[in-house]
Amino acid sequence: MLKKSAAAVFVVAGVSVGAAPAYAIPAVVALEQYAFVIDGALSHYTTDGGTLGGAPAGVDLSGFDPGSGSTHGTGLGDITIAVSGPGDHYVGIFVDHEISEVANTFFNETGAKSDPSDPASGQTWEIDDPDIGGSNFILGDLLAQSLPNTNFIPGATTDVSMAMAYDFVLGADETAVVSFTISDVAPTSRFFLPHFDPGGGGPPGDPPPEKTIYLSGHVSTGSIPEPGTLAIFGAGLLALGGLRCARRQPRPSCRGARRRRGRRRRTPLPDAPIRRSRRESGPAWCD
Ligand SMILES: [Ca+2]
Ligand SMILES: [Ca+2]
Ligand SMILES: [Ca+2]
Repeated sequence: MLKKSAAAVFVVAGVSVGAAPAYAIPAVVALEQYAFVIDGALSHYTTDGGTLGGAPAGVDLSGFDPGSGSTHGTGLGDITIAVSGPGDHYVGIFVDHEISEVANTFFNETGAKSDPSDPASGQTWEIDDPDIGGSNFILGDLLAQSLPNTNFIPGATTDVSMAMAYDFVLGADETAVVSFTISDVAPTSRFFLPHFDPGGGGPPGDPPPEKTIYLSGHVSTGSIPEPGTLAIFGAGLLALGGLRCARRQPRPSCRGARRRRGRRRRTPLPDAPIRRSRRESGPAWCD
């Protein structure tokens, strides 16, 4: 990140020439740091540490742009976290984005809570500056599993960071997928936290436009079928398949399917993979 004093001088210089809002330069969203707290375990990734792109077990970042090493990503996209095991679980994230930092600094931004919506049951959140006298209190609150549903910087223009978490209980046969989305499109049906940059600054005549990103989340739980249940279900399918094959007349239709399958290549061509259509593979109940 830029030093606050140097960047502030740059902004003042941009304003002093009376730059018109031409918006030739797009707003730039960059992820400075992020962290997970999953059942008490903290995993923190930063540009300073050159650890962007990392994630603990169970976290899927394939739909997210975290950056790599010390190179910023946008920090936009979907993060999914899978957890299982009976008992209480706590899954949360911390994100520190900087918007149009080069043009107008990382500390001209504001955070808010979506209004009038409230967090879902078990959902908590916090907004704060991540560097207050060298301390990252918001990350500390996340690690303590005690996000207070508070914006500690209401109306202030500063370095904005956000945290959101879910506290929930799973049964012995349940699993959960916790999803967090950070987008520049406002959610329409969920509680969310907006992070706003007013734009401005930059080269004379080319200020970036205002930009808002939104953090939202969702948790879904499901049951894991027990092995005994799967065995019963599988036996039922086999019995049903046998009954349907016995009723099917004439039986040569099944033999015809076997003949068709006998002519099928066993190894796909390297440059022409064979697509197995339902017709080609024959009725499944004939196996
Ligand atoms: Ca920051
Ligand atoms: Ca900014
Ligand atoms: Ca920030």
